[in-house]
Amino acid sequence: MIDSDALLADALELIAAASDREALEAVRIASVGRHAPLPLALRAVGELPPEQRGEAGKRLNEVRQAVEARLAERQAELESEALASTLANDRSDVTLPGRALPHGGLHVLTQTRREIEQIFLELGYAIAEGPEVETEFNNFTALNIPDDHPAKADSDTLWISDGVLLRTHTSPVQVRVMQSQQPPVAVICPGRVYRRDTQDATHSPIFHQVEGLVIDEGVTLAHLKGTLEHVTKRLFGQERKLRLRSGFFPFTEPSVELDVSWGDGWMEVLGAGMVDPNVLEHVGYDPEQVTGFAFGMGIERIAMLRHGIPDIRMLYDNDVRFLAQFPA
Ligand code: 2NL
Repeated sequence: MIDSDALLADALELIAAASDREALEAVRIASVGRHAPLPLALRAVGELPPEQRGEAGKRLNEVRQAVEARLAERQAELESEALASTLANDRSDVTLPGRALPHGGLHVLTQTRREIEQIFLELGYAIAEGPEVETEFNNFTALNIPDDHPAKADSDTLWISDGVLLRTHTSPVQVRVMQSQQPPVAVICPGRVYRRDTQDATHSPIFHQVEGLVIDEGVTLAHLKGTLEHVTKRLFGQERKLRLRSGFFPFTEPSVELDVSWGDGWMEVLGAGMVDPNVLEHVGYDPEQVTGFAFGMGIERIAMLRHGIPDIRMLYDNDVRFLAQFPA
């Protein structure tokens, strides 16, 4: 005799005790799986005396349907409990403020170069660029720098081959401009330049310059002085005082050094002068027809003065703690 009531009671008890979906699956296997008592009993019905088979089979099928219905119900209950728990514990608060990602910016040298460029663009200058590998003619000869000049010596210049070098200033760009167009000329030439220097707090073998050049009929030292006064006050503040001292460059005559007031003293910020007639002749201009002024400044030096940066190497280390002090 098969006790179908006991099979039903056992299965319902196990289902009620299953507290999660994994446990319920184990109960399913233990109660209606291939080797569970109920299917085994159903398969054993065929061995009962014929008069008992109908009643026993009907009863066992009812039990199996009842167990499967209860399993499905319990499964639905457990799934909705699991969903409710996820909603309660894992919810996202979409009203929280967002978190900003850290972001980069323009390097302080780039900022400084762009500010210098902007000042000259407002004055009507064009920006010219040229190659960093230059000829000895464009870098030295055209600029009236004699063969025995100390700047040409192996100790100052990085030579690529005979007559070819890494430019030591951006003046060769201005030489190219003059060779390719007639006056009037008003250009600035920003760019990277190379010197065979040992690094220290104020020297780097690679640094950046902005040079400028104006050529026309009747250009005088007064135009140079007015231009430098305007540019320097834009860069360092309208309250600054300027001082022009006489200086020397092979490519300008007369040559001047420009100082800007700095507390009780003075800081040298750039060099300039009237373009030497020999330079004008080298590029095919007639020094009887046109005159011009030129100037050159180191971008690193301007940035260091403006921001109180004590060592040029800080500009190349790319330490984020330094860079972040110049948000752009
Ligand atoms: C300095 C001084 C200077 C120039 C650069 C120049 C260019 C041509 C002709 C004449 Cl094509 N002059 N450039 C003139 C005077 C000074 O630079 O201390 N630079 C860092």
